[in-house]
Amino acid sequence: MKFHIFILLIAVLLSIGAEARLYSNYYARSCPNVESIVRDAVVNKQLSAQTTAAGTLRLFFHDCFVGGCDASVLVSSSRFLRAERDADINLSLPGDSFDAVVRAKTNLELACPATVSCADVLALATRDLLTMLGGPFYRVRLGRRDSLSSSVASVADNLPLPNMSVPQLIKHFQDKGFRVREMVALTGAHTVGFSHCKEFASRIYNYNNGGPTSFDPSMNPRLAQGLQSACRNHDKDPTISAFNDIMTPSKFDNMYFKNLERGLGLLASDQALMADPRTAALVREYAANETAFFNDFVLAMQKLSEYGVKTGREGEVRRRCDVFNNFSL
Ligand code: HEM
Ligand SMILES: *[C@@H]1O[C@H](CO)[C@@H](O)[C@H](O)[C@H]1NC(C)=O
Ligand SMILES: *[C@@H]1O[C@H](CO)[C@@H](O)[C@H](O)[C@H]1NC(C)=O
Ligand SMILES: CC(=O)N[C@H]1CO[C@H](CO)[C@@H](O)[C@@H]1O
Repeated sequence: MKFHIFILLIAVLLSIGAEARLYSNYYARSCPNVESIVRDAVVNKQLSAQTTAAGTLRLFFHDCFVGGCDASVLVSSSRFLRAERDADINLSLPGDSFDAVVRAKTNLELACPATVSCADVLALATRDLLTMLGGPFYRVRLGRRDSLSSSVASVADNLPLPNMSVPQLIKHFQDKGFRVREMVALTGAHTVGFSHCKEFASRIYNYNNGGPTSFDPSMNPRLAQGLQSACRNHDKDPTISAFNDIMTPSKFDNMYFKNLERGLGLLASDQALMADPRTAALVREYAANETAFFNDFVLAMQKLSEYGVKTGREGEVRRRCDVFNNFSL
């Protein structure tokens, strides 16, 4: 009996080991300068286009949550395929982030052709850009393969929406193996970047059918009035947007959590974290202690970075990040 349990344990351990074959030194022989090549390319991109970093972080989150971190989000639609990046929710995934990855990949193809996957490039680029904004450094293990498919249909069910309640958000993350603490830490990513007015319009106009200027009472009134004014033409111009963190919009810090304590969250899903005791306790902890936030964020990002990764024959190393290798026009 004991022997059988022992065998079972070995089998379980082996299958876990076989699933995540990522290593820090995966390209040590085949592309030893991979990390500095990616860093140089994305640092230059960020210096010339400052929205790159936040955009890339969001792109990476979407890539990972929709079928694993496999660069499926980078594939372009064609006559034959409506790819992930054309989902409605992807409307705003910015071109500068795609461009950052393409630049890094182009330099890698010159230094070590057909070796480094686009999924690894995106994981490294995200880490490097985060640190440029003041975020914590962390190690990224490598060896991801790029997906062999990308589908617009797979996006809707996999991404959390700003109108989800906290129990719905918790379930969404839990279904993918992320605990409440990890979810709240990851959501701290909204300390950078911006959101388009349509994503929070229902909080600032005609809230609960209370009249054109009625707004969500959990939002600070001065913020609500400022947003009502800033977004007044968003129906005509859907590109109008607001900073996720109005206090320090382009610094990766714990200001997002301090904002939530004062009703300064932008999305309904942000401010809702204060309304549930399970998440509010974590918001307060991170607002009071940036070290605690950074420590938890690093662990959660490393876990996100390895979510659903493909190795070996489950994928390929794409030569161009936007096209499958076997795709011919
Ligand atoms: C809790 C669930 C989440 C919801 C409902 C959510 C929703 C959104 C929405 C609606 C936007 C605005 C998009 C736009 O208008 O362009 C946004 C932006 C953003 N999200 Fe999230 N998000 C969530 C979690 C996350 C996580 C876990 C990360 C990363 C680890 C992340 C990173 C970002 C970033 C960096 C931006 C700014 C993008 C930019 O400036 O281009 N989000 N999010
Ligand atoms: C959120 O809004 C979308 C439309 O954008 C709607 O289809 C969905 O049912 C809403 N979800 C919740 C939880 O209210
Ligand atoms: C902040 O969090 C860190 C990491 O969890 C912990 O070691 C430290 O004691 C905390 N600081 C305070 C003032 O609570
Ligand atoms: C449904 C929808 O709005 N899709 C848009 C997604 O984003 C691309 C641009 O990357 C648009 O061309 C699509 O119309």
